Amino acid sequence: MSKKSGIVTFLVIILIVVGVVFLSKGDEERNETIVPPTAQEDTTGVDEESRENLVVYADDGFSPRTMTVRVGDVVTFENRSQVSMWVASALHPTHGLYPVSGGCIGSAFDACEGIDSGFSWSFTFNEKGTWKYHDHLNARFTGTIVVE
Ligand SMILES: [Cu+2]
Repeated sequence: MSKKSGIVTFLVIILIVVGVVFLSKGDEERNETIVPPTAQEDTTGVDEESRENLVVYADDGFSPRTMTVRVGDVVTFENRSQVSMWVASALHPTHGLYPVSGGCIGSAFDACEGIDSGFSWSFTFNEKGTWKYHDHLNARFTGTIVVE
């Protein structure tokens, strides 16, 4: 009798030990699978953010004079001068260098109106190339956008 109860007690202890080992392993696996996906979501969110490309127009013209961007980037021209600015593709006055039609004179790369002091105008560059531009209201001020 005492031998049988000893075997039963031994089996119960083994079952408890095996059960505890299985439960703790399950917890570890759950923790491992939860952490990595949230870390991956964070990095893809950063990669998809669009870049800000700012050209400032002041009383001495555009700055930076030359800016390099990627295809599909938006460039914002901000007027911090005392007068209106009219950003437009070279060549003045026909504005036909940029190879996409539209706009109002010779290409889509054209603000088509004077942008008042304190305001800005943005254009999306979908064509690779070196695109010269100027202030149509004061054509001696020029700049270049290089699209790679
Ligand atoms: Cu012009």
